[in-house]
Amino acid sequence: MRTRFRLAAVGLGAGLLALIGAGAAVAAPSQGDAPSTAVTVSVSVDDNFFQPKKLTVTVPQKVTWEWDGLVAHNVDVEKGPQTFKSKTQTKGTFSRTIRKPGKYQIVCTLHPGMEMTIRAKSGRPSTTSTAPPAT
Ligand SMILES: [Cu+2]
Repeated sequence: MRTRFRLAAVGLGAGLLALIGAGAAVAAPSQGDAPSTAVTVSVSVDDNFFQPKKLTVTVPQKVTWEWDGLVAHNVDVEKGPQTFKSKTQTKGTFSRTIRKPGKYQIVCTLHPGMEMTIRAKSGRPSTTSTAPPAT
């Protein structure tokens, strides 16, 4: 219950910020500036599942996993354009910024079947490329 409410609140905040961000982009189109990554997407790490199980984001996107269960879990990218792994822990959070588009298969290595998928879409032009700005 607690978790569901929090996720809803985060979603609402993301929507509002997206609106604000869109307005700012129109007012000041700046190429090369790092896009705002203030909006964080939260995933609950519970016993023994991730919630949500499927997530679609636009890179770059910071994702925070929050341990809500009682037993130890971890977050491990089994397959994906970027790999990362959290410590095995029973509480706290773990954050990573998804920068590469693609499909991420994430598991808890302790619990077979405890898995989730993040689909990362490319959105704004990448700031890491050496392509000249469009004229
Ligand atoms: Cu687990």
